[in-house]
Amino acid sequence: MKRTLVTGGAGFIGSHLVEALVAQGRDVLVFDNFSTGKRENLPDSNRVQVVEGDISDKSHVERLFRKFNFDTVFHLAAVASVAKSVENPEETHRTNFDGTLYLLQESVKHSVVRFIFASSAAVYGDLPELPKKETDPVKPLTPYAVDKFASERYVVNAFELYGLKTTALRFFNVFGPRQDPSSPYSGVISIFVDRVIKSLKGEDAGITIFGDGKQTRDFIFVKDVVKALLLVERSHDAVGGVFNVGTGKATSLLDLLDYLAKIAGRLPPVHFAPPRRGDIKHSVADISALRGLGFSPSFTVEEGLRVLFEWERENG
Ligand code: NAD
Ligand code: UD2
Repeated sequence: MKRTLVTGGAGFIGSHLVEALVAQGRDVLVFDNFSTGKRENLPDSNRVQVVEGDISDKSHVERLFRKFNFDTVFHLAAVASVAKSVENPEETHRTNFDGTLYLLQESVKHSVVRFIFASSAAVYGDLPELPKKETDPVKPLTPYAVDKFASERYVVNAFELYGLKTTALRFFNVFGPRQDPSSPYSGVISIFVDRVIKSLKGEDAGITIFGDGKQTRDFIFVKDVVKALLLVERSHDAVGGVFNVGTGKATSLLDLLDYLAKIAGRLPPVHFAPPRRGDIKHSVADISALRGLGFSPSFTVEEGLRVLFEWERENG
């Protein structure tokens, strides 16, 4: 029996992908060390099997591929926090780089059909050209970004070198249910929505904006990231390529607050603080390459925020 492997499947983005795969009637194997992922993120389905393990444990990865037969590998497991990668480059390198290499090697050896890798817009660094195109120069500034870029090269080159049908996707700022708001370096939307809900519940919560709030990002709703992952899996034209995954639209933090005020009825107190060191003023994706494969986002930022807000109110 063929299964679809989702590394990091218990995490924020991975768990949404697993849900979508199960809805397609596929049998999914989640390989996750539960460092940030949670079992309760996963759907309760007999189509989902979970193996707890670490992608940087080479012999465990080898055993996994010997035991199971995979059609597609969606490789999402990573230390996804840039701050953690700066604090602990060696440990994150083992997951974010070595782990990718082991998975690639085993996928070649066992003739996996498709291999799709979650890279990041962080590879572009602070270069000023906008919107970001896949052909632009890169400037990875942190251990996280360096490992993502190096992994990306190994991933796409594995097609030329070994015939493994690979694709790397550079996710921009993903948001949605199950994103953890608990660290100051969590995604800004997860933090803002958490504070809005807390204040509606009468808790003492405020929003901090670092800078003037006019900085922009390309925020993409997690369901649209899943849509891109599944589209790319089916696309011959995506093989051996690198694609941005965003909406192509820039949204400022002040826009986010306007949307949230409309959705929630009111906002908690908003404080302005100096910009964070190294913060990028603007980031937006050129998604013409992904559009060329047939992609268009289904959710505007405001629509995604509405879904997230309702979800958090019920489950948060
Ligand atoms: P997440 O932390 O929720 O998910 C990562 C998952 O990987 C977790 O379930 C974690 O337990 C697992 N994991 C970590 N180290 C592991 C290891 N050594 N072995 C096995 N499992 C391990 O983060 P996310 O936001 O869902 O990110 C998913 C992927 O998307 C990551 O590769 C991340 O770098 C990438 N990405 C995310 C964003 C974003 O905005 N969230 C942006 C760009 C790229
Ligand atoms: C993303 C990554 C970051 C790094 C960076 C590289 C996430 C969560 N962060 O940062 O790790 O890869 O890209 O470019 O994926 N902000 C506030 N108040 C808050 C929190 C954030 O004003 O409480 C600001 C923050 O200073 C920034 C903007 O919101 O200007 C977006 O912050 P972010 O951390 O969500 O995303 P980003 O793109 O800065």
